[in-house]
Amino acid sequence: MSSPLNAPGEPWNSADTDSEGLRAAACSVLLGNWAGGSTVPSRTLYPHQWSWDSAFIAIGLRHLSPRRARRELETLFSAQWRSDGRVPHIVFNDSVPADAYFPGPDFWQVGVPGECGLTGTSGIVQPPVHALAAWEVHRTDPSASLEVGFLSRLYPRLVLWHDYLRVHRDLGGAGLASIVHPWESGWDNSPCWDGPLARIAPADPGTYVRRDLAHSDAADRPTDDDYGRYVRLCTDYREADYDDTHLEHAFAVEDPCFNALLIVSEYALADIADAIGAAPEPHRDRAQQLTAALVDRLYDAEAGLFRCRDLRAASGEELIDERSASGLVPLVVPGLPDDVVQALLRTAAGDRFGLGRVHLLPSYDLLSPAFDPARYWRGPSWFNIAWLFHRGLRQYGAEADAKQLREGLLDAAGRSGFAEYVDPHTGEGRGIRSFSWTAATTLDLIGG
Ligand code: 2M8
Repeated sequence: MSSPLNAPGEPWNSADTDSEGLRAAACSVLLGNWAGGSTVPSRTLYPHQWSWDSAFIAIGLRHLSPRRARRELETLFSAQWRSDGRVPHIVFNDSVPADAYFPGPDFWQVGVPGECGLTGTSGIVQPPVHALAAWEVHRTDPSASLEVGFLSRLYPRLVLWHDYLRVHRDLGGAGLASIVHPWESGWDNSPCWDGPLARIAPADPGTYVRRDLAHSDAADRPTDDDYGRYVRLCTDYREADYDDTHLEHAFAVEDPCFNALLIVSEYALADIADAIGAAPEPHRDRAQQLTAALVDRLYDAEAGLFRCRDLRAASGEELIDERSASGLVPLVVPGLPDDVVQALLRTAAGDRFGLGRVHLLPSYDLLSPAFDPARYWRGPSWFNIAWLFHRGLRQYGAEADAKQLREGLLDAAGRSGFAEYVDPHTGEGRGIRSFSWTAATTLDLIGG
């Protein structure tokens, strides 16, 4: 296959966004990042398997090879913890040198079942997009999927995964899942975490070596202090044997994007159950309960978006006073009250997020002093988030906005050489290039 990958900054003719060239370029990124049983987000910066990346990757990969897309998810679930059902945020590949990524397997000290041929995993999780991905992958080629028993093999594992979140992560006691580390949100460096993180003492910088700065500009990455706090939280969790029952997590937050994806995945579990002759109702009931809890606990009508709830605030618990696009992602949840939908659409189109007037959807409030167009998750636009918001826009009939966002995503992906993220004001690519979920969401929006 030819590879018409644009060099970063080289213009892509936006009239060509549906062209075979863009499709071929996206395929070539995914083929180049395929590591044998799964896809790395990036050959340089992220050389292992990441949990929510793999879900987005499978959604794109299904258009290229449904078989590989099934394999992507099955590889991830082969590393699911038998002890409690958690799906780890990284599955380490033993052919990658130990010092290629920090924190690596030696840091986490988690083994995996011997027969799956993987070296180890991390001990934290990422947003549960997997049931949605499994359902979308199945729908691409249902007969082959049924023939190889893809859904019947994955369904019980997906149920255990959601059970882990329900049983071990309902730290607020109201039904929502909590994250216990900023990395669990996927929005690692969001200004939403500045307050909760300020209470954490950074780990001694002499005890570890950052590897991320070898592959990217320090101005795009978290500061050393924040990195030290990430390491401290991981170390405390590891020292407690990753036991959520006995550890009083110093960082505990209910995040709207994480919970919105749990709800969408719970609906997908209902569809999967239906397809394999299991009972869908418990999943639909749970999705509806979670939706009610999401609106009740996290929706801020005055701000017109969802906020994160800090469970360890000085007052006991409180909504974090920051406006992040993670509070707009719940548009992807079916059955939201109409006033909430209208408010989310107004907020997205307003000056704080500028939908339609900036590139994709900025990850953070454009008007806040904390906004940074380059530093990751503090303002840049991300392709997976735009893909989710596009789905939400379509679901609620905002077709014109959806069309514009889709065209913007395809254009930015092609122009930037499938950058990790882009500056919302200029559209300039940031972070690394040939990034897998950028290629995967491109492929999905082209339509395969
Ligand atoms: C980034 O997170 C990792 C830690 O998990 C890192 O910074 O090293 C985030 O963008 C996260 O959302 C993403 O899943 C991961 C791999 O692409 O990179």
